[in-house]
Amino acid sequence: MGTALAQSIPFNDCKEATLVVIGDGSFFICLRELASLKSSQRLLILVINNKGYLAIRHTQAQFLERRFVGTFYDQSSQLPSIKPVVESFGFKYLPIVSIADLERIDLNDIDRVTIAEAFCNPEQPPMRHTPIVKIGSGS
Ligand SMILES: Cc1ncc(C[n+]2csc(CCOP(=O)(O)OP(=O)(O)O)c2C)c(N)n1
Repeated sequence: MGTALAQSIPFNDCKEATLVVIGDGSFFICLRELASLKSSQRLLILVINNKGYLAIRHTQAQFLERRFVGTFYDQSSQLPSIKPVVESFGFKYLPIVSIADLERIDLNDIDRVTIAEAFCNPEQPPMRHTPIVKIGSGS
């Protein structure tokens, strides 16, 4: 979780732009790695903002009867805003609020570290759903 930022370091002088995709919870857990990317050039980091930890919310919904602990996006577990953090590191910030915004990005135009924040549905259902079979239910 969060290793995508550290794994981007070797791509600091690639001729072609590198696309890195990371969740917002993961982004904040490894935030200090942004300092290691200062000398990187053609890097587009796409942060999926679904108000954090969606995979864990799904687990808690499916297996823990929706008892959300440390993952629900109320005041207590809210993540900080990404834009000021990105700008404080001197990187370019791009908000993505629609598919059209995403399609407008041309990797050929990425000439320095750019962090795009894609605002996504915090209730997005999992793409694949494994049916829950209760042990001893007889079915
Ligand atoms: C170091 C580490 N800690 C905990 C986990 C367990 N884990 C798997 S996914 C996840 C949540 C990731 O949240 P986020 O980056 O916001 O991505 P999302 O689930 O919203 O797509 C966690 C805590 C992990 N994979 N690695």
